[in-house]
Amino acid sequence: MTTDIGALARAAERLDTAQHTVSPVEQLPDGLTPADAYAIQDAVIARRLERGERPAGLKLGFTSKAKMAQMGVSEVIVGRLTDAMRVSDGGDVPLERFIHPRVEPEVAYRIARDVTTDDEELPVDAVAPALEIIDSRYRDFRFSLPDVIADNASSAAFVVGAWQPLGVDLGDLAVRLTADGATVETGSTSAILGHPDRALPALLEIARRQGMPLRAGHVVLAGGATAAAPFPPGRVEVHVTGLGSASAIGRGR
Ligand code: 0L1
Ligand code: MG
Repeated sequence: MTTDIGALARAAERLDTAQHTVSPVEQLPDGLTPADAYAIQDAVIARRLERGERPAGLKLGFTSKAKMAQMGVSEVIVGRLTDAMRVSDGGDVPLERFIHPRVEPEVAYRIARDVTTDDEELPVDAVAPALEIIDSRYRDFRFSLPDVIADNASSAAFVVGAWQPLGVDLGDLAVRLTADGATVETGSTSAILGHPDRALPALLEIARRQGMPLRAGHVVLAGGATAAAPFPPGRVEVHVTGLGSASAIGRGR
């Protein structure tokens, strides 16, 4: 791990400023380890919490083989969600708040109670269709694995549809992403690590290693079921067969 704490703090400040001034930045210097990158992510989130945001959950990234291959990485990563990132189902997404927003159709789980070090599994009590809006703070959406971890796994916003009780087998449900009613992407929940339920132990392992708390009611985004698509103005909707749908309206731009 890099011992230059000042360099990590400066990287966090650069990424945080890029996010709230909506201005892309260059990639971080070479040589950062994943541990360095999570330390930068911690500092980015600490700055957001100091401004009054509250933790709302965690997201898993790079959960599909296609996405790993596309980005040249071979491991899943975790990012933090805050209440400021949450968009209500059917709500507005002001596109001018993002540099180059993309949207992914996802599945969300709800954490049933505060997670403790004794938990061997994540306690979840509901599932829902979800949209994740990602927005790399790096110019042209280009980054290395440490870059994207430091940038909070490109987390920008999320929408959760109506919670459903557990019991539906999420292993292979058809997923469709539409923009103003036209199909943009199709896929299956099986693209998420073979089965979205596999996101839960993967996430617990990283969350525990990195000391990321999970509380009752927090949201876990399991990962994209298709490639990410540019977020256009207008209504974007995810439809998951047997689970329901969730939508948001892109405003501006
Ligand atoms: O949620 C995701 O799978 C995205 C992780 C970060 C990589 C990206 O920005 O595409
Ligand atoms: Mg995602």
